[in-house]
Amino acid sequence: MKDERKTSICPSCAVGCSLRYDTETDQATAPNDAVVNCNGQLCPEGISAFDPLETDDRIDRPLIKRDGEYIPVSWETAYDRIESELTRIQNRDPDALAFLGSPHATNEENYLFQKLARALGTNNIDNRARLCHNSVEAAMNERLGSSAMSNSLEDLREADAFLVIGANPAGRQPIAFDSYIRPAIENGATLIQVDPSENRTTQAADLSLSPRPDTDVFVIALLNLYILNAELCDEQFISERTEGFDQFVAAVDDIDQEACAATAGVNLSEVRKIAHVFGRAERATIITATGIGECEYGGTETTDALIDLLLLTGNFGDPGTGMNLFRGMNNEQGANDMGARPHTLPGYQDVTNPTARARATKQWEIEPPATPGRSELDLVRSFGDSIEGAFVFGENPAMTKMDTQRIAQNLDRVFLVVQDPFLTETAAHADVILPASAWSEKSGTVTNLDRHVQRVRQLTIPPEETKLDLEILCELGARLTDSSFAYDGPEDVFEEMCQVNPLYAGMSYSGIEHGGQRWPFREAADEGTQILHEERFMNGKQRVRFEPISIDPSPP
Ligand SMILES: Nc1nc2c(c(=O)[nH]1)N[C@H]1C(S)=C(S)[C@@H](COP(=O)(O)OP(=O)(O)OC[C@H]3O[C@@H](n4cnc5c(=O)[nH]c(N)nc54)[C@H](O)[C@@H]3O)O[C@H]1N2
Ligand SMILES: Nc1nc2c(c(=O)[nH]1)N[C@H]1C(S)=C(S)[C@@H](COP(=O)(O)OP(=O)(O)OC[C@H]3O[C@@H](n4cnc5c(=O)[nH]c(N)nc54)[C@H](O)[C@@H]3O)O[C@H]1N2
Ligand code: SF4
Ligand SMILES: [Mo]
Repeated sequence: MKDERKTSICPSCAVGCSLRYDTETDQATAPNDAVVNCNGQLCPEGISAFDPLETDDRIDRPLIKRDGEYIPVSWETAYDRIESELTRIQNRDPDALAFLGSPHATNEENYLFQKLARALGTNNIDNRARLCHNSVEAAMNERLGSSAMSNSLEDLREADAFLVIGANPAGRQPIAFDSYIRPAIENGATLIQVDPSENRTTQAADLSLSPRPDTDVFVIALLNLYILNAELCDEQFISERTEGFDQFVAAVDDIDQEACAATAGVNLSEVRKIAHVFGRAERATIITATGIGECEYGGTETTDALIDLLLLTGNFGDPGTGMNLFRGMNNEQGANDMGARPHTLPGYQDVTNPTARARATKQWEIEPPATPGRSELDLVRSFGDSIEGAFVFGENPAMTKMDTQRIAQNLDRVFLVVQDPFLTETAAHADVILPASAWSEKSGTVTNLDRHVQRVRQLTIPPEETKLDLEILCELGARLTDSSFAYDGPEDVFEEMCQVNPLYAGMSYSGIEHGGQRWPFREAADEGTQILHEERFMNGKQRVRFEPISIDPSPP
């Protein structure tokens, strides 16, 4: 039974298209009042969003491992086991616990999950989403104060030039591409693609460059050099919004052009042409994704060089500009916004920040720990050593990490709770498996890749013995912590979250009943802020320092 009257949000990617069930096709379709997919379309992934629910792989009751076998138990028994084991570990050392949150779950669920971890006394909470874009996020956070898309999708229509590097938006975020980027190209904007391989976006590109993988930093250094040489930089922006220009110029002047080109395997005249197109564009923007970001170990040089390219050409804070990281999973942005991260409370407030801590303490009646926790990768690697208990909520590290064999072994070395609708490779290592809800069974909110918060509504009935994620987290919070986890549904959780998270302050379910609201929310702006870094960067500073590059283009 699917409710065809209500609208929800597609669970398949971070674009956040609205959908509803269509009785005629027995599939999903776009509702008339869709906001992001205002073209009235869904991509094939969206149309088939209900299909995964039709499998027999659904876990339909709690399971406990005994003598290597999984036996079905009551919820009460499952909760008792979790309570006794996690409390035992917590009493010894809260930092021996690890919490892996979910970019697939709602904002309300992620908020409660991090509250659970922190009320138990640890900041060892992270989410898989950070790994997809690890190095891009790190550099954007460090220099700009935010890794969120600096401009909204709608606003990207204003761009005159797009530099798409390490991303395939036409294939991976197709509705965003077709609704906002393609129209700009049809209107005369230029799409430049830098990617070692061809993908669907290549078909729409005016200029393409195929460097060897992991050599982008040399290409961007050359772009910066040619922009400087052709005097295409934005002097006013550089003087008003940046620092360290002279050292930057000296470093760029020093690069060995031939060696950079040889290492990257590119032709200098093609790079020069791209530099001139990007530099001459009135409004130019960068779109990136996992191609330069999904590096669990790598440095931030490539992203730093891209930020410098935008600073040099004055492309921050205006329509059609900015550094736009296209995120992957449906609530990747929201999981991060909610503080499912080891070093930030909801709203990217540092766990050490006294004002932020006081704000959280007021709502939680318990003080969050002040020492930053450890990253997901670090935690997973420490399973069985310093980490004795882990709670995996809606992710599948046994399958989706780089070093899957070692991670699978480590999962057996901790007391492991897995909360997932399906019997995943990770669940196969769990001590307790909690049968959770799927996207269409719940209500709440999600935040898409351009910071747009929208309502998720229940469209289907969950299987009988399963429970909603929110309900499970509330029960565990009440049993395990001294903080209050008594909520009258997701709206109640959202209201509390808005008190703790300044970026969401002022938002409400009634405000997003139709359409949505974008953070940082300003009531005066009605729907929130379209463009970040306008007067000041998100770290509160007026200026960003150039990062003088030090690269060694050793021959390949
Ligand atoms: N249909 C569908 N859509 C999805 C998903 C899905 O599973 N199915 N998954 C979602 C998720 S979770 C994510 S994270 C996103 C991923 O979104 P994208 O990151 O846009 O997806 P990819 O197709 O992997 O594109 C990455 C591109 O980076 C290029 N690349 C690799 N190495 C380098 C390099 O060193 N330099 C440069 N310049 N480029 C490089 C690759 O050739 C590839 O074209 O997609 C989301 N959308
Ligand atoms: N082999 C392989 N590895 C990969 C990738 C790949 O394509 N192949 N892609 C990479 C990328 S870009 C990403 S983003 C990651 C994804 O990595 P993961 O997030 O670990 O994997 P997923 O399979 O997307 O989803 C994890 C689990 O979330 C559960 N889930 C979904 N919705 C809900 C919900 O509402 N509640 C609960 N409790 N659980 C839910 C799903 O059932 C699934 O078991 O993998 C990365 N690694
Ligand atoms: S673009 Fe993404 S959100 Fe939109 S329908 Fe496709 S998978 Fe769903
Ligand atoms: Mo991803």
